[in-house]
Order: sequence, then structure tokens, then C-alpha cells
Amino acid sequence: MDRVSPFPISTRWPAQNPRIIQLYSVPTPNGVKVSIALEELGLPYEPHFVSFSENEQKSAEFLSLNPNGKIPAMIDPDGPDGDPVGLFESGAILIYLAEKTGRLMPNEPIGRYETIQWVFFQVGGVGPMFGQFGHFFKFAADKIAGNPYPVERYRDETRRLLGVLEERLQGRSWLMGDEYTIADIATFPWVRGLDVFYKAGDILGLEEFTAVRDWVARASSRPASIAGLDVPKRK
Ligand SMILES: N[C@@H](CCC(=O)N[C@@H](CS)C(=O)NCC(=O)O)C(=O)O
Repeated sequence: MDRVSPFPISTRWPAQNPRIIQLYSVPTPNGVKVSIALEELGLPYEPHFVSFSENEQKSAEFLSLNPNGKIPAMIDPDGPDGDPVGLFESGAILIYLAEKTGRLMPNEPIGRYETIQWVFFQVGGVGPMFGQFGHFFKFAADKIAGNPYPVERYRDETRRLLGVLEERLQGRSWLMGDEYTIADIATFPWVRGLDVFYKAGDILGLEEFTAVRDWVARASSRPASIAGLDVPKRK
């Protein structure tokens, strides 16, 4: 038997090529972190689209790989010691891919921990706070009509986090300096999404964050980003 079939998720999303990484995702800021990293690393992978409109992320097959019912999730049939490994949480997946390949993260210990620190900053701060901002500003605006508090709260926190990134990027091309790492890959899709998905450039005053804007433009224009930003294709 191949090494992907034992994972129940493969009954709903069968692997065409079970010898390569299987990615279960949607092209959202969390999902594209993994496709962009895989493209940067040149690792072959098979993307599977998980339909939110059909609530597939909460299906029994998906929950068998990620009990938290959120994309992205991944199976590497060629994991540590050649054994297959299934993973969820984008930050854990990015660290795994960096360590598997010895790329996209400095090898020396302090640089490695600093990179992981910025990945956690994204996963614990940028993602949840920007996500709440987008929820109230765009997706649930009708539910809070007449109450400015939710948008103001998350707008202020989003701007504060952008300020942290702006400061970090002074004199640096990337979050870790000269080296493009998983910290950039984790973070830039979320900042890009403020404009592209939420159309919130004005309310957030995005033009003030010049170093952040230049960094997003640099990261977005990398060939791997262009290739990974639309994966898996929406059905
Ligand atoms: N901390 C998780 C967050 C994942 C997450 O929030 N994924 C969203 C899409 S961006 C999702 O699957 N939402 C569907 C749902 O909550 O049902 C990670 O970084 O992987």
C-alpha cells in the first residue's frame, strides 16, 4: 500500500500521486503560506481544494487530519526517517518544511529561534487580529451596524501590529534581514490581504507604513509567490 492511503482524509481527496506531498487548502492568507513555501522550495506537491461553502473543513475525513477543522493541512509521505507525517497549523507546517529542506530559515541557532519567534508573532497576533478586523469591517458589517466599537478595536490593533512590522523592516529587506524566510512567507499574505481582500487601505492608513508596503510588494512579486498565491484553484 502507498503511504497516503492509510490517512482517512485521502478517501475524500484521493491522491493522484501518493509519493508527493498532499496539501489540503484554500487560497486564503493561511492557506497560501504553505503553497508559497512549497513553491519556493521546489518540492513537488498535490493541492486539494477544501470547499468552505460545503463545510468540507468540518467533514469527518478532514477532521481525521486536523481535529480543529481548519485549513491548511498536509501529508508528507516522505517524512522523518522515511515515515509519513500528517500536520496541521500553518506555522508548524512552515517550520517542518524549513527543517526538512534546511532552507528558508537560518541554520545557526539564534537566527533559527528569531525566525520562529516572528512566525509565532504572525500566527498568534497578525492572523487572529487582522482576521477579526476583516470579519467586522467586511464580512459582518451588517451585524454591527450602528456600533463602531468592534471595527475600531481591531483597526487599532491591526495598525499597532503594522507598526511593529514597520519598525522591524527599517533597514531590512526581509524580517530576518537579508535572508528571505518562513517568517516573511507567514506574514506578507496577511498584510497583502488587508488591501486585496478587505479593501481596507484607507481606514487602516496603509500608505503610512512605507517599509511594510515595499516589503509586501517585494515578497508578492517573487515567482514562487505568484505561483503559490492561487493554489489550490477555487472550484
Ligand atoms: N492557526 C491556524 C488558523 C487556520 C485558519 O484560521 N484557517 C481558516 C482559513 S484562513 C479556516 O480554515 N477557516 C474555516 C473555518 O474556520 O471553518 C493556522 O495558522 O493554520
